[in-house]
Amino acid sequence: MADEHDQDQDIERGPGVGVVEKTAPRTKRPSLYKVVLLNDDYTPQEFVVWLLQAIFKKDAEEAVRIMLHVHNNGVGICGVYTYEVAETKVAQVMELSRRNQHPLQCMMERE
Ligand code: TYC
Repeated sequence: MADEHDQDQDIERGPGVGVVEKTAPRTKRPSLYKVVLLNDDYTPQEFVVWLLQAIFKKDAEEAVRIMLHVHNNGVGICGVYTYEVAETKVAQVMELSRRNQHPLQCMMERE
């Protein structure tokens, strides 16, 4: 925004002379983190599907797809979030697994 001083300067310089004002952006995009689920031989498939719906807000079809991907590949992505959200989701998975006595493991990885 030109203030009165800038306008005075423009008048003194005449037409065709402008002042380029560019401020550096002050915000940085936050780093993102993948929340990944690890396969194991003991956690029931239905529990993993339920957890993907409850914590990661997946619909039933997507939850089954992710669970089977982890089951077949050993690891899979549940979602990508900012640090605090990813941290909370990992803690929720670990706590629910522990309370249900399943060995399910979940971790976060910087994107
Ligand atoms: N492999 C488990 C079973 O066959 C199912 C499972 C899927 C476990 C995904 C963990 O992250 C997991 N019961």
